[in-house]
Amino acid sequence: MSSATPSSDTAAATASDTIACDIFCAVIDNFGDIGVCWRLARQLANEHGWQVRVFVDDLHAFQKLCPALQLERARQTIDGIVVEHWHEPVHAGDTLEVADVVIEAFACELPPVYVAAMAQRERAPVWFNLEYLSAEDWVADFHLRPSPHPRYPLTKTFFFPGLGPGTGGVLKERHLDAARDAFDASQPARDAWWLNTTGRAAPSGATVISLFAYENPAVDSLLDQWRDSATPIVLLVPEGRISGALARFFGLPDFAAGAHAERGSLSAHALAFTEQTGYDALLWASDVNFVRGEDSFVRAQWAAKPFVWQIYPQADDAHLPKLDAALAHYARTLPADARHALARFWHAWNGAGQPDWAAFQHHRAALKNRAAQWADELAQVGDLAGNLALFTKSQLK
Ligand code: TRH
Repeated sequence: MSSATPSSDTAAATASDTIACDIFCAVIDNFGDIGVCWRLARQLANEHGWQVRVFVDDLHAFQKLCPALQLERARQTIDGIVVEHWHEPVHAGDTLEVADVVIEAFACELPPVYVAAMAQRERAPVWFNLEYLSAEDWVADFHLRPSPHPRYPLTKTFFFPGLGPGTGGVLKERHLDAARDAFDASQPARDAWWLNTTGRAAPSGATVISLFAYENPAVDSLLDQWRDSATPIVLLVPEGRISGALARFFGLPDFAAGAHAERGSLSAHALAFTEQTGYDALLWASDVNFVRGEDSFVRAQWAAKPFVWQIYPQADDAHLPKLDAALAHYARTLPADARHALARFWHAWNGAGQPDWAAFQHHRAALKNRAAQWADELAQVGDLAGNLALFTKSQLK
């Protein structure tokens, strides 16, 4: 690691081969921005041995998925990663060190003082703008395109996550499949999970559904359908934006963590929001997963279970082509009737029409097969952190 303003500490570090990386994250809303950055930071540190520092402007959002974080601290180290509370736009760390690799997440603007220091650095850092995930075809054309800075001798590279070949891929930890397989293979692990998470034993003979969603007008009809289902449904709902709809459905004042309610065939548990590493087990424990945004959407794909995606809504329905682009990949090899049922359900869950649970259920076996096959296909694109580390190495040679 080297520095624009070398101190004895940084001079010592210069001798080391360890790659230093700064990730800048501005939280727009919810948890996806910091969710992706934190997952990437942990992977770069744990799997690639990088020395990572995360600048984040909203510690409250971060603390929800990383409870070890202390809100009042300007700088702290968690799991070997330095976390700086970033006060936009000028603050860039107590001592202005510039890393070997600088990741600007989702076009958040770097502090001008930091960019100036990047330009002063003896060797220009490898600078990425990490974009939002999109499954659209154009992404492969723009992935890794360089963009020279208008004033400084610096080049920013656009790094595009994606679901197809030629893109940056999506994040996947090396141990993830083994952890999922171990959970699936261990009845005691699953029993312990159910007891810890819901206070009850694992249900038998029920369809288990996890529901992580924004407010959604389609949920009322779906809850009615689940209540009237011929077979039992167990619903697991992390506390959040959809909780109000559950409370209304069950006639409760709220549906906060620990709540449990039943109507007809539907039995629902409200869950506490877990630490990020704990979220995967919820997906593994469920038969069908409702996910949203970006990071949970990716995790559902690695869980290899049928899932329904509520995409993050954008102005002028700009998100709808992205939804269809994801469907085009995910549903590609499904038989036509299952493909259409899935597309109709995803569209209904994103504002177009009413969801038809019976039709979705009817194709569950095909959807399950495809989910497993798709997880293998997606893995061929390579893991985002690995792809980013590989490109970095080629630049640092
Ligand atoms: O929270 P999200 O909706 O995030 C977003 C943001 O709105 C962001 O601004 C937008 O740009 C992006 O979506 C597309 O959904 P996401 O991306 O799934 O992030 C949720 C994170 O929370 C994810 O890392 C998983 C984690 N999580 C937990 O750690 N514990 C939990 O109990 C749950 C339910 C989720």
